[in-house]
Amino acid sequence: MKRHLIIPTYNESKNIIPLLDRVAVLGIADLTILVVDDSSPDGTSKLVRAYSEKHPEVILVERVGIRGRGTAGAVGFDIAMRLGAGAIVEMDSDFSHPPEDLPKLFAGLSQADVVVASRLAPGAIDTRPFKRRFITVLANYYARLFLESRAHRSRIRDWTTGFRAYRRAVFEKIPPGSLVSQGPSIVQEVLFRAMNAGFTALEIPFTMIDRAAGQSSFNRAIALQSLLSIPAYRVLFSPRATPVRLADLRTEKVSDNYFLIKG
Ligand SMILES: Nc1nc2c(ncn2[C@@H]2O[C@H](COP(=O)(O)OP(=O)(O)O)[C@@H](O)[C@H]2O)c(=O)[nH]1
Ligand SMILES: [Mg+2]
Repeated sequence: MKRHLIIPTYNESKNIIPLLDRVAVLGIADLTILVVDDSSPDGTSKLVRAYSEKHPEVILVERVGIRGRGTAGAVGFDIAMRLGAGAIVEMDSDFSHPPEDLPKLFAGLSQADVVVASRLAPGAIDTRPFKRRFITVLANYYARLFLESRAHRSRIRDWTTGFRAYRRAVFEKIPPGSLVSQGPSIVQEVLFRAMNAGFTALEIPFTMIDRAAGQSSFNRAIALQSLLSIPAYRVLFSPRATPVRLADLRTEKVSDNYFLIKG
């Protein structure tokens, strides 16, 4: 089965190559890695492009004139699906999601359609500063209030984690081009829509580490956008809502390991 790993990057020049090296030593069978970079001013995409020339399993998806963690994820899912992925994992590029947990996430797909690596399940450890941990707890309380329903008793504790695995079937039912999120709240959108579509989820604890180098993109505007989008998902994607129109992702395949997307 083809396995695809999606890593969105923005100004991750200090982290991305060491991360790719750490994934490589794991020796995961049939793995393709899609790095989705939004023309980071620090030259992340140049580094990844050079790396991909020596490592054919690494693909750079470079976006010009478009930014956002949400749409970057959607493009990653879309290309992974076109390349025939059977299993898709997404993870952050700042080492907060330990690559050594990847085999566990892929393996979890034998039990459920979605595997959520959780900071809030029993056994999980979160080493980030108190403020960020507090925001995560509050955000999850809020997300569950709006998005969890009796129809899908998922009982997932961590709705906001970006460390996830999905079976192909999830994106066959929820086409990546129909994802509407611009920012990090895409993870809540995908989970909510997957639960409403009847997919099963499994939560496994992991140890979340504070980013290794560089700066977080998280800010008040992103927090506000996430806050407002949660009730909107409930309205847009309730089981009875009409499906959303597919977006045109305008992907150009330049070579086997370079995709270019212009805004
Ligand atoms: N392509 C892309 N990736 C992004 C963007 N914003 C954040 N990321 C990536 O998404 C992941 C999570 O972002 P991060 O800044 O660590 O946010 P935090 O974990 O909430 O503090 C990291 O791998 C970032 O490089 C963006 O606008 N575009
Ligand atoms: Mg981070």
